Amino acid sequence: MAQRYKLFIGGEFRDSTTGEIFDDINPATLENLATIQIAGSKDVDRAVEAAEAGFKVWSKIPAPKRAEVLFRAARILQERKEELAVLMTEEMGKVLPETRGDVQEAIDITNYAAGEGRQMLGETTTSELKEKFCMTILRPIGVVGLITPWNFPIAIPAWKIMPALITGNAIVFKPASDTPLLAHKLVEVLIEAGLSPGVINLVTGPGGTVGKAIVQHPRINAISFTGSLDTGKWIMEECSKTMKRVSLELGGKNPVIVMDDADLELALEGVLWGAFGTAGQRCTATSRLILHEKIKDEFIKRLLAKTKALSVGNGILPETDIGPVINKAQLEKIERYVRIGKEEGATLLFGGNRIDPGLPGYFFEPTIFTDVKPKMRIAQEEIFGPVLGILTVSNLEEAIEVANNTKYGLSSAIYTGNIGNAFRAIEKIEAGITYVNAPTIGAEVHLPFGGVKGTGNGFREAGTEAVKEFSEIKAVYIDYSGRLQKAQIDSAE
Ligand code: UN1
Repeated sequence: MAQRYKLFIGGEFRDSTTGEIFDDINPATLENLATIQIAGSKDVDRAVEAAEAGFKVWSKIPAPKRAEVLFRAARILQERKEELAVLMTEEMGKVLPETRGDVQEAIDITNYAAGEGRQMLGETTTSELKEKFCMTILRPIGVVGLITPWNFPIAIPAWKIMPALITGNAIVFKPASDTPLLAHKLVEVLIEAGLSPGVINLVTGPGGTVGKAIVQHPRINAISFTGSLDTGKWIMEECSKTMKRVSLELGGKNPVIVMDDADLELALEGVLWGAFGTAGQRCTATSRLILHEKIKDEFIKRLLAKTKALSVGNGILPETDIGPVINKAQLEKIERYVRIGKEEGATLLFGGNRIDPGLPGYFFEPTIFTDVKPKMRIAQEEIFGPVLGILTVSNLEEAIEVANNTKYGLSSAIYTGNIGNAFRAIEKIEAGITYVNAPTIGAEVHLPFGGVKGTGNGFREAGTEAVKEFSEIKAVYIDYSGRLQKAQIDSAE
């Protein structure tokens, strides 16, 4: 029988008040990996209370000491890397080298955030008045609600949890219902690393109830969410009612431009990896390929040959290039978009169907559309599957215009041998990330991650921005003149 997992509140594993459960399914084999409890709003209340208590203790611990817990957590993650990667492939389907990468990304951000324990820099600056000292300091926000997606079951939670912890906050964490097991494992690691009770609380269950209770909770001070644009809009609206800080990482419709002066073999490898890695289920996945007309035919010919050679199957097997997609709804959504693409008049060059590698799970062929026009829905809407649309352009200016013709702006890439083209693209592509001669996926944790337009609300995660996402900034004025000095009124001659 599948193991039953409880909620984790106030340092204890607890049964939910609803008594309801859901199954955690392997998307390749449809085997039930675990039974997970569904939290109710009472459980969210308890989690917030526990977090408030945890916050009182944790926020008073000096940041370099908090960092020791994180460094220990990074070491434990490192020791358990293989076990966690295998479990992740079973839980969400992506191939083993990628799940190892996911755990590695969690280790990296954990170490990075721990290092911040001895930084967390504020500023000191001048004053317009004599004998007055001015500086800024960072303060924790309080109780933060973290709501995470299934495509990076440990890396994205770690992107949020570790910076939130190092800055002294306490957490109510709701992972995606497709990947609750890896969330449990991450919490386990933090407990083993010595995190005080109540500092992290795990509540599992649907976004529509548990996520909603977190977002609407009057005593949660901030929300950090990664997921869809529609949910992000709703969260932002809700957060305005309680004046919560909210940081959003939403979708992408990420373009790769391949110019006529590019190294085509390099670009091919990058496009394949960006479009079909993780079965296209990354916010950063390459979903639009913008080809210069001069190399178009040759590039498509080579891309087709390489795509045909990709093997779809169980991500646990070394010969597999593409694992299953996450669930039935996602599979059906991808099928729907293939139908839409055909109806809109794009040409289906390859794929477009479910595939049966001898397992009952949710497998879909790598799929390529050519003759895609910028206005088509398959060029505008996020599909989140192994579907690539090819558009053709006659120069860089047009390529950039096409690249920017979407409501999203997360990742982007250009392949070119011309430094001028590269810099023009860096300057003009509307995105939070631009790669030159590299694919749209593969962001590193010490750089800010996030996007413009519909991709977010101006926040960035990870990197130098991670601390800011989870801190309040306070301006401090220390007047040691011993007299009342009036800014803007007394002159400081
Ligand atoms: C995501 O899909 O939301 O850059 C995150 C990348 C990974 C993170 C992706 N490091 O593709």
